[in-house]
Amino acid sequence: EEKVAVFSVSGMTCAACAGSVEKAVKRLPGIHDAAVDVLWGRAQVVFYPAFVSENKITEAIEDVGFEAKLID
Ligand code: 9UX
Repeated sequence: EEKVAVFSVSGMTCAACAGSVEKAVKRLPGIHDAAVDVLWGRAQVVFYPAFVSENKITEAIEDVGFEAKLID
């Protein structure tokens, strides 16, 4: 079963930032889709909880240099 999570992502200042966040999330196993909005500082991720967790997604975003917080 898919799950949807929204993260606030701070530190993204350009479209390439959003691209690197999106790529980092999509590299994880169990990700169905990821959409990053640089203007709103949000990342919406559709994922399979059997394979990946909100914490893993948060870590992947932070590993590429941004601060992420699960908001929804
Ligand atoms: Mo360009 Mo966004 O270096 O950090 S990717 S501003």
